Amino acid sequence: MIKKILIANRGEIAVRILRACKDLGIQTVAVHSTADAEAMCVRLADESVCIGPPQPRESYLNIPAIISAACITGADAIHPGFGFLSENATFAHMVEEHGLTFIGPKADHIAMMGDKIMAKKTITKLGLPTVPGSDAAVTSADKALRIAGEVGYPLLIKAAGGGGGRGMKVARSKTDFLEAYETAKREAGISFGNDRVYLEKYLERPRHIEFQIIADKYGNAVHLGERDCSLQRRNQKVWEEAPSVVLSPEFRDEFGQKIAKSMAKLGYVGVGTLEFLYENDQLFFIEMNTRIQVEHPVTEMITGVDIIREQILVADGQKLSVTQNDISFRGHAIECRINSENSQTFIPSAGTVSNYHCPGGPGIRVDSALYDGCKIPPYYDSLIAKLIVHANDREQCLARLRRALREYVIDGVDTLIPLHIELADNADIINANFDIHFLEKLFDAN
Ligand code: MV4
Repeated sequence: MIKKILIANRGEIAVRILRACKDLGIQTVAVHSTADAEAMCVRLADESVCIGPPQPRESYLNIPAIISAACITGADAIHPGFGFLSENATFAHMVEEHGLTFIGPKADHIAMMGDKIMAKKTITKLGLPTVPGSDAAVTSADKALRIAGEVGYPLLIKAAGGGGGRGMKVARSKTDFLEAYETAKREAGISFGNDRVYLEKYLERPRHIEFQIIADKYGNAVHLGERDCSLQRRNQKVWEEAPSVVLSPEFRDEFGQKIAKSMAKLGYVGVGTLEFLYENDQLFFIEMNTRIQVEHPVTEMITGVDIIREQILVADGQKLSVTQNDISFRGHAIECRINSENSQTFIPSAGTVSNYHCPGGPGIRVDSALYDGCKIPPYYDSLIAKLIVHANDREQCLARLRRALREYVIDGVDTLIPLHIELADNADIINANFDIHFLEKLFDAN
C-alpha cells in the first residue's frame, strides 16, 4: 500500500496531485527548486525537500536528487506529473530499481510510445486507424521518394524521436521532397539524437481529438471519452473541451471501447491518451501520451471520475474502481489555459502576483498554485492556472465561461485572460467551427 508519495513536479499540477493524495489519506512530499521555496505545494505538503537551483536540469530533471529525496523521506512512490520526467522511461525504470513505485505505466510502454514509429506500428497491429504513410522508418532517400510517391502529396516527414509537433517537415510536391527529407533527418539527429524519420499523408484541416483511457494490472481498461484540443498555437494547446461536437454518442462508445480493449490487450497499465487527427468524419491515430495531461480536468468534469486518484490506485496494484458501464458523459466542459503571457504577443511575463481573485459559483473549477503575493519565476512553463467550466450543454458552458473570465483577477503579471474573453465571444468558436489552424488564422487577421 502506498502511504507516502513524492511529487516530482511544480505549479498547479503539483497541487492537483497533492489534493488527490490528501483525499486518499496519503502523505505527501513536495520537492522544489530554490526559486520555488515559497510555492503553494511546498506550503500544503506534509514535507518538502529542496532539490537544486532554478534551472530545470539541476532540479526538476535531476534524477539523483529526486530519488534521494524519496529515499530520505521514506516515500513509497513518485508521481512525475506532466512535462519534466513524466515520459522518461529511464527515470521510471530507476524509480522501480530503488524499490519505489513509479506512478505511471511500465517503462517499456513509455519507451514504446516515445518512439513514434514503434507507437504507430503497435497501434496499427491492434487494429486502430492511423494516418496513411510509411509503416516503418525510411532508411534511404531512394526508398523515401518511392514511398512518398505511393502515399501521395502533400506529405509530412516526422521524426521518430519527435512528437508534439517537434521535428516535422511538410513536402508539398516531389520537387521539395528530397530537401525536406534531408533537413528533417539532419534536424532530428541534432534535436533528438535519433535521425529515424517516417512519412505521413499531410492532413490539411484536421481537428485534434484525443481519447483518455485508464487501465489496471488485471486487464481492465476503460475509456473516458474524448477531448477536442484543436485550439492551439505553435503546438501549445490554449483551450480544450469535452465532448467534441463532431462525434456522436454511438461513435464515441464504439470507438472508445475499441481503444480500451486495445490497451488491455497491450497490457498497458495507468492513464494514457491516444491522439487522433479528425478529418472527413474519420479519426487517424498520430501519437500516444503515457502521462497525465494538462487538460485531464475537462474529462473529470463530464465523467465525475477523479483521474489522478485512479492513476494512483492502479499504480498501487488496485483494481479500477469503475467499469465501462459506470461511465457516462454529462454536459459540456471547457478548459482555458491561463498562461503568464501577453495576450497579444505571447511574450512570457514573470513577476509577483499583486492581487488575486479567483472566480467561483456553479460549474467553475480553478486548478492553480496561485495566491496573493506568490512569485512567478521566469525559469519554467508559463501555465499558471486552468479555468475549467462545466454546464449542461455547450451554450451554457460558454455563458458561464464568459462570466468566470470577467470575474478572474490576476494582477502583477500579463495573462491570457483577455485572449480567452475574445475567444469565448468569437462567432466561429461559439459555433464550434474550428480546426487546428484556427488561432494562427485569427492572429494573421488581426
Ligand atoms: C499532423 C498534421 C497533419 N497531418 N500529421 C502536430 C503535433 C503533433 N502531435 C502532430 N502534429 C500534426 N501532425 C499529419 N499527418 C498536423 C499536425 C499539427 C497539429 C496537430 C494537432 C494539434 C495541433 C497541430 C498544429 C499544427 C500541426
